Amino acid sequence: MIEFPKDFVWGTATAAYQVEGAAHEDGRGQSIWDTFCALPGKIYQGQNGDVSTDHYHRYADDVGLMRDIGLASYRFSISWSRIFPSGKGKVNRKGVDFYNRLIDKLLENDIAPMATLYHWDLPQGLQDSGGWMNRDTVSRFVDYATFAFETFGDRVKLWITHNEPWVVAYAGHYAGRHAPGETDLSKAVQVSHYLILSHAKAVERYREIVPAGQGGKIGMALNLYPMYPATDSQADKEAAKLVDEFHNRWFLDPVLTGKYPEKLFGIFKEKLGVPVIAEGDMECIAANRSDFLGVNYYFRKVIAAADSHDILGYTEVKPIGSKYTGMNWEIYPEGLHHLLMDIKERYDNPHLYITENGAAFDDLPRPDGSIDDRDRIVYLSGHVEQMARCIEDGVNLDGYYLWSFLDNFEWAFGYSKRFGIVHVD
Ligand code: IFM
Repeated sequence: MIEFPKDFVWGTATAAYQVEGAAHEDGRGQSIWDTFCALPGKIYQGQNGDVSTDHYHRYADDVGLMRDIGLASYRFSISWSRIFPSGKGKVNRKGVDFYNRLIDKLLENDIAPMATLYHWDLPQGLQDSGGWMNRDTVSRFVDYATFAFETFGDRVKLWITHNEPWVVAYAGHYAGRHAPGETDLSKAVQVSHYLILSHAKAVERYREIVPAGQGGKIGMALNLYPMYPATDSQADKEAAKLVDEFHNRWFLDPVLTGKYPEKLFGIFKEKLGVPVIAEGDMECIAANRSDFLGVNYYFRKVIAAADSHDILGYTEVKPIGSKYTGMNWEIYPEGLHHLLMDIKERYDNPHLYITENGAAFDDLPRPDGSIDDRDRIVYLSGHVEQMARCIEDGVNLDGYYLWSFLDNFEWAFGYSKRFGIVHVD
């Protein structure tokens, strides 16, 4: 039997656009995901988050389910355009009321709220003036964050600024498979700098306005992958190291040490001329180290050198003989130990939460309505075991949020992938 520390936090996670629905109610403004979903061919079967799991209306029942499951914490995201419909200026009170109701309901049930400020749904009004490619969005984000800290900070003690900024930058501005659908690597790199800067400025603001002693903590959630070279060749080892800089260290290094990883920074600067960094940016990033890091772990990456793949020159290899989830992601719990031990050694053992971990499986109900969730149980047990190993090996791991509480809108995959521990009809 594995024992976890008494104060270890067990929770689940969701994000506003993926669960709330009520996309056109109570004054919510349009976000870039509403726009993106309306473009033909972008989302599986043309689906969208207009209704989704209707968390906006059913939040009280949902919290009841969380209580029945025995969760100690719930990680949700705030929809920026529910609070500021055009991204800035006038506040939408009905949007604020929704989050007040949700937070109060959680607390009534002894469930600690963890709030994410940005889980990808930028107000369309800000996108119309350049979105994350426009430096002004950094200031608008800090205004929005300030409002959220002042309004909800008396009850929310765990804050995440950005969820998976790598995905925002690269899936949204280079691969084009996420909103806003851009396909320009230079833009993606510049966006990544603005996301990191906006995180640091929000952390700075949080510490200015939240009285010391209130006990609140703030961090960022990164999608991280332990890297493995496909073979022992020097070329594969170097490729894996560079891809580690690209996926992991590009965010980890500035957020935890105040500097970009040198090799990749040199390549981007030489070949693309980005990121453009204004005077004072790196000082601000260095001065505002997070209280904790959120780690979203799903799978490892196995990397081989290749001539073909853009300026980084690599390809990803799918290990044969491994098991895969419904997303075709390799099931590799040991990678979690590898990843967290690396973070412990490299960054002076920061406090960590697993802010996402989980798997999609086609777990459809049997005729009697029950679900055989064996695949998910095996997946989760494997990762829980690795967490215990990490704690034994001295990692400062404070909690775990399973992705996801409910089956929900899985971005470009629409509703075709089920991550929930609660099945949604
Ligand atoms: O659904 C997403 C979530 O929004 C961000 N992290 C990965 C999850 C599964 O793809």
